[in-house]
Amino acid sequence: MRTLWHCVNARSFRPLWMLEELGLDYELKILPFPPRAFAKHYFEENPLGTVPLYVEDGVRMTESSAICQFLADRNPEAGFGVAVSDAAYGAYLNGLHHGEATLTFPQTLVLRYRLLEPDDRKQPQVADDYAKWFNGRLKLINAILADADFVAAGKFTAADISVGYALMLAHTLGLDAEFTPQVKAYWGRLSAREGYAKALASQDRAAKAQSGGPQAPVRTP
Ligand SMILES: N[C@@H](CCC(=O)N[C@@H](CS)C(=O)NCC(=O)O)C(=O)O
Repeated sequence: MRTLWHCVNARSFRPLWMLEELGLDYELKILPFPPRAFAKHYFEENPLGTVPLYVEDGVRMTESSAICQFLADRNPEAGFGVAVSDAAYGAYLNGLHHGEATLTFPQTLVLRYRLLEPDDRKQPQVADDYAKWFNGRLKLINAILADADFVAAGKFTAADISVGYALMLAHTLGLDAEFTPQVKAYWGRLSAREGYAKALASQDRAAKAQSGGPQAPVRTP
């Protein structure tokens, strides 16, 4: 049995998207955002209080990109991973980590200091600086897309889900205005995938069934 703990549109969307791309069965447990404030019972499952938490046969994982890598490797027939022996393995791993560590982290500061904090704790300068930081860090993806359709190995992989979620978040935060035509076209390719649409539908269904609708304060993590 596979269980994914998820907040609507949060980073846990990465493993949800991967599960749908792979066509696997899973149970989706929706939490209000942030769980640490609105679902204190969740600390018993995950002491960090963060999403995702992915549980499969005694395996418990809390890093969204690592879960995508795990699912791709455990289901190799789908071809969403890249073998260690493949020349593209380094580019693949780099993309997988880049999506979270470099492209998502700065956006969380924009989210927090532009939208989530109460007015007297908002920090427009911090938010503006990290919005610029994020756009600057898109240079690597731009360079890759100059002569490729995907991040690595000439095919859709878990690395595209990692980077794709960062672009999805940027879209939600309104940071996509400065996307280059290559990045816009890449996001168009990713968001047109059936697996992406199924993941969106799955979270909507589960949110309605479990809580009467999305409970995020904004439509973001
Ligand atoms: N590096 C982790 C970050 C996990 C994380 O911070 N998740 C956010 C949601 S996007 C969260 O749960 N925030 C709630 C909180 O910090 O209390 C990952 O990629 O999964």
